[in-house]
Amino acid sequence: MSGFSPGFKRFHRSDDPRLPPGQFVADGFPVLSAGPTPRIERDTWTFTVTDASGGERRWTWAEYQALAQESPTVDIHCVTRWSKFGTSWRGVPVDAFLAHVPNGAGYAMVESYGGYTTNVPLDDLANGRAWIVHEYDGAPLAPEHGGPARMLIPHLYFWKSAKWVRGIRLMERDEQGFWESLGYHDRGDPWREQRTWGD
Ligand SMILES: Nc1nc2c(c(=O)[nH]1)N[C@H]1C(S)=C(S)[C@@H](COP(=O)(O)O)O[C@H]1N2
Ligand SMILES: [Mo]
Repeated sequence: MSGFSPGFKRFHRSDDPRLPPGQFVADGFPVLSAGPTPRIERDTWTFTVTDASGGERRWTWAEYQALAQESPTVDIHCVTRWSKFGTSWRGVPVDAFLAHVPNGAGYAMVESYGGYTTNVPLDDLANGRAWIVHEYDGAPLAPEHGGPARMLIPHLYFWKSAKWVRGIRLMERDEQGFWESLGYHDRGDPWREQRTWGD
């Protein structure tokens, strides 16, 4: 992917079974952003779920903080071939938001402040496998890593984990997000090496 931010770290080979095919282990925590880092204040941040018929449900920062929090520790895998084991986060499972909207839609567009988008099958956002997170490694999420809050979908390539997340739009039919329209895979399962169209 083009447009890396500075801070890209070295990575090395490993035969660790946690490493998906074609990946390397990163030293440190690389920053990958396709554009500038938007600055969003917590007191103006909102998270909106739009259902397939256009109905909206919105959470303020305070309402989001009041939801039941989890602390997932997970491995993450970037399609540019770095992986990082055992990253620890704190946030709210996406299921907690989806519980308030009518179901039936099969797909979702995850939308960010700054305009980034990425499409994800709804099944991958639900079932306790995705979170809206606001802490990394015990501290508030840094702006360059998506603070105040980002999506975390560790079982898919990390471009699906939209930084500076502002909402989810449910869709009856799949549409492509930013990288997907430029040739990256619709689903992005790192264990199947679903990197680009046709993988
Ligand atoms: N809004 C937004 N989210 C984004 C991106 C981006 O450019 N903009 N890059 C994606 C990519 S390609 C990766 S690998 C991860 C990088 O997250 P990090 O910078 O915290 O390592 O964020 C993903 N989420
Ligand atoms: Mo990435």
